[in-house]
Amino acid sequence: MKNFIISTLIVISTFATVAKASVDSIPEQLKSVPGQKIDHKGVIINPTPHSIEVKKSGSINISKGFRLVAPQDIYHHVNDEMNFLSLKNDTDGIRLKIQQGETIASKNKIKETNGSYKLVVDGKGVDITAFDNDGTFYALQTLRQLISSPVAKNGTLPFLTITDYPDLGIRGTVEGFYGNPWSHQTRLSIIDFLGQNKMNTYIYGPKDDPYHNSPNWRLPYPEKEASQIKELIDESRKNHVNFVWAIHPGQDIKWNQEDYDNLLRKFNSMYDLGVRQFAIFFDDIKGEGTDSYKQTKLLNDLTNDFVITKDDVGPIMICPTDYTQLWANPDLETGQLAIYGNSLNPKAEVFWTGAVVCSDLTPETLEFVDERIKRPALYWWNFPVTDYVREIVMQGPAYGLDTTLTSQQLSGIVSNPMEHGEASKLALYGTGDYAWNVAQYNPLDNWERALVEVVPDETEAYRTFAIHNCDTGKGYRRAESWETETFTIHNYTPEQFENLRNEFEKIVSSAERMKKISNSSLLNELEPWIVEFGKLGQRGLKTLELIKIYENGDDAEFLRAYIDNIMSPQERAAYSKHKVGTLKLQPFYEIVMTDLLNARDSKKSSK
Ligand code: 14T
Repeated sequence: MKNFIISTLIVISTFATVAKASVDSIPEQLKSVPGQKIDHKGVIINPTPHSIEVKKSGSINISKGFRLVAPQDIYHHVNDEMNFLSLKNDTDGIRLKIQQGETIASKNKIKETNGSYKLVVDGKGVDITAFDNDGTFYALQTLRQLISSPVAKNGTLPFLTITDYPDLGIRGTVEGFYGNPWSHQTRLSIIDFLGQNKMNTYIYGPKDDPYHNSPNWRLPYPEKEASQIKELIDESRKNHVNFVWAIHPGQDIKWNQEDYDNLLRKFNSMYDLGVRQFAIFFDDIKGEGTDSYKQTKLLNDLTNDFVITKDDVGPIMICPTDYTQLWANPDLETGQLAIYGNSLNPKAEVFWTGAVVCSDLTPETLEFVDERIKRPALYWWNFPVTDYVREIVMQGPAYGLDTTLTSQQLSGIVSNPMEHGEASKLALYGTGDYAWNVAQYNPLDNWERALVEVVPDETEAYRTFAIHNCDTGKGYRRAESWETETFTIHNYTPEQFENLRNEFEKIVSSAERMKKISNSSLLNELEPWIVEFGKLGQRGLKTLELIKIYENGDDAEFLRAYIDNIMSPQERAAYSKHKVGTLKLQPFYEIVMTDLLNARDSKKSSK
C-alpha cells in the first residue's frame, strides 16, 4: 500500500507539473468566447433571420389551428411538410396563405435567390411568400419555430414580418471522420435536424465505411446497407437536404480504364439508389492517387460521361490531397490547387479546411485557396470532429468563423462532426446559423439557444456539462470553463473559494440530472463522460475541503484526507478514456494536490 501511495505521489507530481504549465499559460484566446447572450423577447428562430420586425401590438390566436390557402400544385406538397401544424378545413382555423414563385417574389420585392421567403403575421393570418419550394419549406420551418417559441406559449402569435434568405448556397455536414460511422438512426435524426435548421447538405463520407474507401469502393453496397441509403435519401428529400454520396478511392486507384469503369459502375449503382450528387475525396492518401492531373481528368471525365448525360445530377465536389495550407503546394502553376483552377470543370466544388487541418475560417485562407482554384472554396470545417482526440467530447460553442465573408469567397460550409451524432448537434446548430446569416452570427448566443434545442428538459444541467467539455488539449484548441475561476492554495479569496465550491456542487448535481434527460441517444453517447463529470465534481469538492483541512494544521487528518483524494490507477485509466474539464478543472485538482504536498514538505523540513 505504501509503495502504491509513494508511486502514485510521484506520478501525480509528474502530471501536475505538466498541468501546472498549462493552467498558468492558458492562452488568451481560450479565456472567452466571441458573442454575447441576447434577449430574443421570446422569439427563437434558428438560423437567425435576416430581418425580423415584431409589431408593438396585435396578435392572432392560433390555438384553433390553421386553414391552408395555397394553389393546388403546392397545396399537396406543403401538406406533407405541415404535420407540426393542426390543419383544418373549416373556417375556424387561422388563414395560412402560401404563394410561391419568381413572379410573385419579384412583385413582393423578395430577394430572388434559392430558399428566399417572407412571412407576415397580421390580422388576416399568416402570409407566406416564397421564391421557390425551398423558400416555402424554410418559411414553414420558421413558422414551426415561432409556434414553439416562448412568445406563443399562450396560443397567440404577435404581428410580425420576417424577410429571409440564405447567404451561402451549401450548408450542412460532412460525415467525414475516422471512427465508428453514425448509426442509421443517428443519420435519420441528423437529416431531420438539418432540415429543421435550414441546412441543405448532408455529405456521406465516413472514412470507416468500407464501401466508401479502398479497396471496396469498387463494390456495390450489400442489400441491407443499400436499402438504408435509400431511406436516407428519402429522409433527405423530405427535409430539402441534398444527399451527397462521397467516394474515397485514392489510396489504391489505378489510373486505367478498368478503375474508371469501376467508378462509373459504382456511381451508377448509387444513382439507382437515388443519389443525385457525388463527391470524390482525395484526402489522406499517398502515392499514385495524389496525381493532380489524373484527379482533374477523372472529375472532368465523370462530369461529361455521367453528370451531364444523366442531366439530373448536381456538380461533383472534390476534396484535394492539398486540402490545407499546411501542406498545399502554393505554386501558382504546378501546385495541385492551381492545376485544379486551370483545368477542373468550373462547376466543380472544391473543399478546403484552412490554414491547418482543423482551423478557423478566415478571409486570408480563402484568399489563398480561391486565387488558385479560381472559384469560391467549399469550407470543410473540422469542428467538432474529435477523431484525433477520442477521449474528448466537444460541447462548446461553434466559433472561429469570420463574419465578413460572402458567397464571393466561399460557396458554403459543412461541419465535420464527432462520431457522436447527437452530441454534434450543438455544433451543427451553429454552423447552419453562420452559413445562413454570416454577418449576424453570434457564437455565444447561438450556443445558449442550441443547448435549449438539444436538451429542452434539462438545459441548465446540459449547459454545466457542456461549458466544461470544450477543449481538445491538442490540435484545435477551444475555450472552456470560461465562467469559472480557479486559483492556487497560496492565493485566493473566500469569495473565489465559495464560487468554485458552488461550481463543483453544480457539476455533481448536473451529472445526476443529465442521467434523466429524455433524449436517450444523446445520453448513450455522453454517458461515460457524464460519469467522469460527476467524479470530477466530487474530486473538486474534496480538493477544496482538503485545502481547509491543511490550513487547520492537523497533519494526520490531512494525510488521511489527502490519500482519500488520490485518483487510483483504475480511476486514472477510466479518466484517460473519457476526459472532462481538461482546460481548468482537472488541472486545478492536479495542481492543488501537488502544491499541498509540497507545502507540507517544506513546512516539515523547516521545523
Ligand atoms: F478531407 C479533409 F478535408 C479532411 O479533413 N480529412 C481528414 C478527416 O477525415 C478527419 O476527420 C480530419 C480530422 O482529423 O482530418 C483529416 O484527417 C487527417 C488529417 C491529418 F492531418 C488525418 C491525419 C492527419 F495527420
